Amino acid sequence: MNTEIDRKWWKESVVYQIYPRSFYDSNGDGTGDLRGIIEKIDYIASLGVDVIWLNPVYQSPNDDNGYDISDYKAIMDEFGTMDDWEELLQQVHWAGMKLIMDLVVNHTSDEHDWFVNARSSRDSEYRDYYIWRDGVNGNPPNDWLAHFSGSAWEWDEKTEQYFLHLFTRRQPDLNWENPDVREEVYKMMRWWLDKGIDGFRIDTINMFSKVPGLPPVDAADGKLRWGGEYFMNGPRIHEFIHEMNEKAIDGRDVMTVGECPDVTLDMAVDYIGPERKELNMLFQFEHMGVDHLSKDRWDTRPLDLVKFKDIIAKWQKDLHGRGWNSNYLMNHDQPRSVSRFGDDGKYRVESAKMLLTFLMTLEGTTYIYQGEEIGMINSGLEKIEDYRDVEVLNHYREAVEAGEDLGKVLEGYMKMSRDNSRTPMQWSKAENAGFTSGNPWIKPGISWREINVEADLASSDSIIRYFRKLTAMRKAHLVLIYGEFEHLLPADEQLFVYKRILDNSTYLVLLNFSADSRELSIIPENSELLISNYEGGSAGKLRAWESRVYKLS
Ligand code: TEU
Ligand code: CA
Repeated sequence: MNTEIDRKWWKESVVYQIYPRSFYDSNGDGTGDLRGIIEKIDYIASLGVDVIWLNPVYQSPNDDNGYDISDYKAIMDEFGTMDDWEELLQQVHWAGMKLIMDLVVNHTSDEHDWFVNARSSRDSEYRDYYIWRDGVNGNPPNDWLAHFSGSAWEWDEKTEQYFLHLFTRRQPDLNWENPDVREEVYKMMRWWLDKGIDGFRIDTINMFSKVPGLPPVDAADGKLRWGGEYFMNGPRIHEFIHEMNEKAIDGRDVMTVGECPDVTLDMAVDYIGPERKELNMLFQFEHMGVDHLSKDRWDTRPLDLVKFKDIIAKWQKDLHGRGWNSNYLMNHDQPRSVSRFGDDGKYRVESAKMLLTFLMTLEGTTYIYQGEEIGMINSGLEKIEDYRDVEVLNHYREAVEAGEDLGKVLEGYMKMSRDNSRTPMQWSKAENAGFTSGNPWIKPGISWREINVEADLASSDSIIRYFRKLTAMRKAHLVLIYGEFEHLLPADEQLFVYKRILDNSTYLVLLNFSADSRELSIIPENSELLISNYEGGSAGKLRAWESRVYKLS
């Protein structure tokens, strides 16, 4: 290989995201747990993945399913003990994989000792760990909306001030302007890193720095408004992240990926440029917004594939040599990728394989969410009683109060809610999808009898076996990891076609994002077909949801 490439293990890794609550329940209490993951280590390793990203497992009252942490150095009771966690880490490493933890430090739980102390008195030594302000004429300090409905401010009766919470009222924002807060975070990070973890996924990392004065969006009419311009990518964010890197990460062979809603490509390089010493990677959300009319999660429109392709191509081409992409189509906050970007009906298997081929042939680290390897689809929860996500439950309460068409609202949840990815991992057609012998904390998705690991492995067109081929192929052909991206047929409304080029190696990727087959003149005759989601070629025609990867030279 002539081109100088800066090889790193985290660049070449396929990351498998585990939502512990829904992965596997080892003790029959209806909630997934760490021992459940330990029991499935061989399965996970068999996929050919390299890193496990564990959603939060710290002590939490679970107002937001663990993203409200009350003790950063203790394991959530229902997930097990610290001994269980130590064993999990050891098993993951013995299986030749790495483990990254989910770091949630934009906010804590309101049950964290710091907050309990801070809210006890205005003179508390922890008061300034959080963001307190006086009201204005009996109203909150400004008009910012929270992420999960309502004002971003909560009145505290005892000390007669408001505190800021960008998420639920039980997730008070930490005050990152306070150096004591930052030192507490870095010390905790080092504590986990010294235990041997291999890095962090860092939650809402571009929200730590707020614009001084916390300005209102529009003080005139008192209506709540999205204040992202005042708390996203704020004035000191790079200073904070650089300091975090210096005091907790630098000198360790670990990976960091920061979740950055609303980050643009131009901003991205400032977070992940190698010379910046901030983050290795980030999750951008631009491609997650293509099927939306607004920032409102429920406000959807059909996917515009050309727009989707443009965004992917832009991040592929413009980050090349300047930063490193994180490639994903879903996670615990998104609906199931096959239902959203593929076909969860007739061509479920073909489209699941095509989408996995897409993710595994891009420049950047690949992130796969539990169940994507078996083509799980949206959960089909039809009744509000079946939902658990605080985002849904808060929104529903507001919808009822506003007299909205609740049937339409439920349709929105079925299509886009986060619970679509949080119903139990589907292991078999046994009761509750083989996830638990008890009563599951959330119902399994409606597809569990047909779509599960056991059925997939018994099938002649197994998605798992196809995915294993993809992980092996990616490792065997570094062009697919480090090669330049060349976008072909950009205006085509059903095909996504691109080349990957490194030195004198050129690979061609053909993806049909539709059920319509297409004659294609650029399909090469005498090149090496590395993988296809159909048995047997079809000469110059791409069939429904067909994907092919050719080695041209
Ligand atoms: O999500 C942050 C976030 O802003 C987006 O994921 C999105 O806005 C959210 O899913 C609501 O639509 C992170 C975690 O991934 C999420 O699970 C937590 O609820 C949130 O932070 C608060 O910690
Ligand atoms: Ca359990």
